Amino acid sequence: NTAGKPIRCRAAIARKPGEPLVIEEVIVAPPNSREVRIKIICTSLCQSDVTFWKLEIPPAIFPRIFGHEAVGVVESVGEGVHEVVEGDTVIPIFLPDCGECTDCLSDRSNLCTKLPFSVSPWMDRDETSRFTDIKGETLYHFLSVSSFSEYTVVDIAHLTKIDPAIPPNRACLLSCGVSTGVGAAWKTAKVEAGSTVAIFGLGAIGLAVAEGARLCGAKRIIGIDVNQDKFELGKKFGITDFLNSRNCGDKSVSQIIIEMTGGGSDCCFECVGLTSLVHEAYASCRKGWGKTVVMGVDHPEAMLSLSSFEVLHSGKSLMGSFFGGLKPKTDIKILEKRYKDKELQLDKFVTHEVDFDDINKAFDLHREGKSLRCVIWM
Ligand code: CXF
Ligand code: ZN
Repeated sequence: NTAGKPIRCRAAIARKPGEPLVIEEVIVAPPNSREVRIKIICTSLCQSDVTFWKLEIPPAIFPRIFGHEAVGVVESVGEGVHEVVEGDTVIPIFLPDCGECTDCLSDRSNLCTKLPFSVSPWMDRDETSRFTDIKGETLYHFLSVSSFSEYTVVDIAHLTKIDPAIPPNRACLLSCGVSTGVGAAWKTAKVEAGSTVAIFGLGAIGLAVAEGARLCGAKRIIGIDVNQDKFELGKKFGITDFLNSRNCGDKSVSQIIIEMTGGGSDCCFECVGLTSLVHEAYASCRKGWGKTVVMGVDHPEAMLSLSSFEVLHSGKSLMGSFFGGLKPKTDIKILEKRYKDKELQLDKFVTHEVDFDDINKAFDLHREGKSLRCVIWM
């Protein structure tokens, strides 16, 4: 029985920005109050891991254990944890859900006030780390999860129980990217049956938005990308129409979408992280009721610029969607059920699977643009 004792196990450590991860022995301290130590079963690589692994300027901090999309089993619980017990299967979620603050108690928000989201290198409640290397040096956490380790400690506000019968290489997808995209269509935009949707950028998030729009009964799902190969791929995710933004001649993407749809798309999603594309998406949605959802992040200084007359006169909405507007403790269970009912399709997102020892292959595949989700088995 390991409860209450430090655990020595293997973790993939990022020692320097952009350099291959190194698998080393680490010491994982027991969970403090309201924390849970979990044994990771599998994890998958998400764009945000890569973004922060490459980052050389603050808030970059090293050595760090990345990884935040995962599924695991509870090894032991800290004081005051009544929600899960040893042996439960759980998925960690970077977004906290304390269950007590005004926002967590409201079904209109997923932005916890008690443990506000930040890209902190520490545990949420006491700003310390549970990881050290064998020399005793502190290793930093990432997004309150740090799943590139055989064991990790996660605050109970970041854990959701899941049915252990769901294959782990599917369950882990519900932890971040796929849920984010599906949620943006379902919870943020509330895509209506029969409607038209335009998705700017067909990476994993854009394709997950397509999956969500398909589940909502969208009639037309227009994918926009610079890579023509994304059309064939997109068809598997319900993309009905494709627009290559490099082949628009002297027209803008929005002009073409307005022509294609007879006045604009009901909902537009920006899934790249370019302000220029947010402008194009906003221009592509229908006056009167169109919604544009911002999902990508541009560099921190990048500003949007919209004419106040247009905003006033168009009646369009511009919305942000963090974790797809999903409430971790309630909505993930609904997605889980839709997967079990064979409505939500997760299989098609898993393009690669590797052993933990080959974790750097997941980064290579991501760089080569070859993978949607690469599952890493511990
Ligand atoms: C991200 C969203 C942008 C900030 C870091 C976390 N979510 C998950 O990958
Ligand atoms: Zn993520």
